[in-house]
Amino acid sequence: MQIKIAKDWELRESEVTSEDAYLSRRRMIKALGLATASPLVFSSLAEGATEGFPTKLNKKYLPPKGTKPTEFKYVTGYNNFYEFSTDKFEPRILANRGWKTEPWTIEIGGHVEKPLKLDVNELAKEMAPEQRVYRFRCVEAWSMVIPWDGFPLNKLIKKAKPTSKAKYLKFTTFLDKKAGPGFQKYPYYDWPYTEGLRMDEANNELSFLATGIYGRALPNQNGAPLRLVVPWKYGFKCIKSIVRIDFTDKQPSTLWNAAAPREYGFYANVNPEVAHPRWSQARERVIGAGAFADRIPTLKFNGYQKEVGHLYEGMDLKKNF
Ligand SMILES: Nc1nc2c(c(=O)[nH]1)N[C@H]1C(S)=C(S)[C@@H](COP(=O)(O)O)O[C@H]1N2
Ligand SMILES: [Mo]
Repeated sequence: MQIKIAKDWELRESEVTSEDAYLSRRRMIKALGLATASPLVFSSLAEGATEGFPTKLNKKYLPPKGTKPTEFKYVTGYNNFYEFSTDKFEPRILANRGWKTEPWTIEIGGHVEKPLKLDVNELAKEMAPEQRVYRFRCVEAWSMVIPWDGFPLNKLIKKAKPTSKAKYLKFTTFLDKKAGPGFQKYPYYDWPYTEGLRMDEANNELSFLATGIYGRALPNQNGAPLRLVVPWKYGFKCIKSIVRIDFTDKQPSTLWNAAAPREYGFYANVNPEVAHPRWSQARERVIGAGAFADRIPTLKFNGYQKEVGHLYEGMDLKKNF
């Protein structure tokens, strides 16, 4: 008899998401008249994701050479979302127990011509989401390749009209103690979750605001309804379920940088040469590749050196990790 011992990164079969969780949002998208009939290249790979979401694959951002997209069940079943749990499998369950991510408003303030309050569905409609496949590298030395749907952050920055004082962006996640058990379970974190980018990083073509995965609405556990994706940085920069964006003149404090500044830098650019104080960053475990698969080498800037290397010229990447 073969006994299969599930490793922590293997998805338990019982935890595969039911279709139901997605239905209401999908219906809404259809009601908005956004759904298209044309099948998406990276929706056919998603288990159960037969219905298209309103995006078209941007061919400039295909799966990087030698990679293939991580299966939908792993992307949406193995998560970091500490507002719900520090366990990798629990966010999928706990973030779908009545937490409402629709309707959702996002506020934009700080150094802008005029503060804005936007409905996320309206915003997504206006921004005409596209699909891009990016590498994703967590600081914990695991990785995925994810087909995101969404729009470039620089499109929203244009709409926000920052003033010349704006040098950084500060992002803030929702804070609702009733919705997320993590707020009370882990009181030592400086909630709400916050993150930040320098203005030129935010305006880089790669910086992306995701509204979906695999052509489907962003599942709650992945940071519905709107989350940041900065593929050349460690995953913790990719803040989920954003409720505020502020343009600031100073480098903003961020949850992880405040919690452990020696371990989680503000820049947090993926760099195989700079070890985390507690582990090497030279290699990474590919989620979904199997328990016995070799770790693959980690690439500088997660493989996006050409797109973003120039942003850090003259900076000591070992210090500004
Ligand atoms: N609000 C919030 N955003 C967050 C986190 C979190 O705990 N809370 N975890 C971060 C970390 S460490 C990672 S690796 C990614 C995980 O995203 P995923 O679950 O969609 O793969 O989200 C990031 N964004
Ligand atoms: Mo992470």
